[in-house]
Amino acid sequence: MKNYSIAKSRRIRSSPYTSRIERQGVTAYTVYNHMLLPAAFGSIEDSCDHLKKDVQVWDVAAERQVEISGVDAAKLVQLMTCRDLSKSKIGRCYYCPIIDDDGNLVNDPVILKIADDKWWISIADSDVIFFAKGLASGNNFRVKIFEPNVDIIAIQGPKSFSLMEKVFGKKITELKFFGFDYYEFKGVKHLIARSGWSKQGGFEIYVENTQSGLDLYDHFFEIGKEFNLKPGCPNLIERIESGLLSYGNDFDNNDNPFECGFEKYVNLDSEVQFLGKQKLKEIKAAGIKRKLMGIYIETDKISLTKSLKIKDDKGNFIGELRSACYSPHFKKVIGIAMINEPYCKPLATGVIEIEGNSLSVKVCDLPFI
Ligand code: THG
Repeated sequence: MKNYSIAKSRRIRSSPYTSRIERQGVTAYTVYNHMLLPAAFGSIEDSCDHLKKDVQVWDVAAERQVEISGVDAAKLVQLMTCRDLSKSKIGRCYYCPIIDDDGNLVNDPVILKIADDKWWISIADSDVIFFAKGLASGNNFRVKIFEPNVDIIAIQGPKSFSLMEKVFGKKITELKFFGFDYYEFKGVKHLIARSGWSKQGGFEIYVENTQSGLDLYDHFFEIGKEFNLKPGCPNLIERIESGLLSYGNDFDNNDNPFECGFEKYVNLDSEVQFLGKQKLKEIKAAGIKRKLMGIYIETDKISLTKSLKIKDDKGNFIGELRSACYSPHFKKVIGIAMINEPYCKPLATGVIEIEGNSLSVKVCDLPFI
């Protein structure tokens, strides 16, 4: 059957950790922000179990930073997101939808306030840097915008706290969710946040000093045995069960934040100005006609390469499946789907055709767990 690989080149960037994860047995990559992002180390079912029990180190350097600094930095960052950042604090991370003029989504980054005039936008898979540069230029903002040399390693799983304590000391365990601070490893300071793309707990190390990051990576595996540390990566099963959304998969620039369940990050009542604000007010007033929902499918195998149509029992289109996996926990396929009114509510049912078989679909709320 299939026998090919991704042709490597400068355009598909590797990370400082690529040679290490290849020695450690990475078996699949995806491309994210024009960079290799590991997608599997063998069975994703086994990795999901391990992530829920122990601890993993992930090369998530593909979560690139857009650094915005200068006197108008805060103004530009606020212009890009519908989340009110007027009361934001240095040392905190904010999950922020980035919105365009039409009120549609451009990205869903984590934004770090490093200083009043210095921000990192930790982006999902779209070219936010050009959007930022266009806005800065059009508004004559005095800012510097570039992609700094930052490569994140994530430490995820319930034993991440013990592993991190062993390396950085007791005070790292006092870091609050979505807070960040600076911690030393062998004389080098690293920005570390309590965050990460799993719901199993953990940290993200924003490595600027590449050599120290590589030493740290190796150090984790030297001392990690007692925590059953393994290499890992964002896990398709865990993230779908947890309802962690993926830009480009579950939603894209044709969807608005209300359709994607982001209403708690949409602040339309404050004074702050951002792109698409009027549009979002109109969309909210009119009410949405579809919504991202969970679905269960009565089958035990799926591999999506594009969205699949979901129909009602008369064959009318009612939505599309955008991500899916077999969940060992539910013992069936679960997925994230954009479902039309009036089917976008728990217990609604539908039908999906997969490889010639008509399978029944049941709608549920997100997250699954
Ligand atoms: N970490 C960092 N950068 C990232 C990601 C990350 N960039 C790309 C991608 N992931 C962005 N998408 C998300 C999606 C969800 C979350 C973080 C980034 C997330 N959500 C929490 C939740 O849903 O429970 C908390 C959000 C909140 O309420 O503040 O963590 O993973 N650096």
